[in-house]
Amino acid sequence: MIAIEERFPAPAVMGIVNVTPDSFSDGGVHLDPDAAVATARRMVADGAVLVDVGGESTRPGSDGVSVDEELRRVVPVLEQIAGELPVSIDTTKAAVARRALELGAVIVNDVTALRADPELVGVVADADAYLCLMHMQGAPRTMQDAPRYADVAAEVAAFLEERLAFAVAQGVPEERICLDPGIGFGKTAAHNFELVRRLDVLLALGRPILIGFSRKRSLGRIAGDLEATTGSVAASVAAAVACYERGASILRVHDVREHVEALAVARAVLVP
Ligand code: HH2
Repeated sequence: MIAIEERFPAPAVMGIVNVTPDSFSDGGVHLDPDAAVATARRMVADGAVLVDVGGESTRPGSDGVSVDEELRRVVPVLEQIAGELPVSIDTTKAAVARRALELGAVIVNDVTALRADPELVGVVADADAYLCLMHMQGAPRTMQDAPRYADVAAEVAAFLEERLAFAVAQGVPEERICLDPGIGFGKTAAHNFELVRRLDVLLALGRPILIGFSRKRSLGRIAGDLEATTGSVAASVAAAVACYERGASILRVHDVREHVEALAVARAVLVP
């Protein structure tokens, strides 16, 4: 299987399809499988090279859902699109990943970086799937209470380096893995922006970087609304372009067409 950076060359846009009632910016919009399928197809038509399907919200303050509930949400969607479109499954659970991969998903996106379910790494290795390992400080219920770092870029890099070594030792080839700083997962707005500014520290790990800044609250707060729980499309696009300029490869976004257009322009400027 080809390396993840060859399969999804930068700047690659990953469209987000949350099949949840409670996601922070699009909760409830895609709970109906037909609506989720239509959105996924539109995202690919608009230029997304991946659609990230998730059945569990990880927004700040959220509780988890059971395996059965998560399967009930995502399977009807995956049955329709996973053989047809390039699908990423956003899950922390081995049983959900296994079913998604059987149905044709190509990437497992685990926001716990293989810490939640000891069986998940084996599922990824056995299926020859791609893998995204994300950094999170704490757990969604409490992660935004008081995030603290001595050096956020160095600590996130050390964590991702350790999780990368773990995944490789457990049989997932390094060239199938990408890394994600986990914007908003146990981080203040200042931490999030510093991570992008110092993305070279993460790039030194030698793996492609995926970033999901889309609509996150730091964007609304930097734009002046101190109580914001989301950011605008324009703010999201600016963040994605800045991430790409600093070296990120895959941008995880809600508003695909706007990001594809902006990133095409950024690429034309950056790449002769
Ligand atoms: N962010 C969210 C969920 N999954 N996966 C990766 N790799 N990186 C991210 O930054 C990331 C992620 C949260 O955003 P969203 O899916 O829009 O909301 P919710 O978790 O509330 O469903």
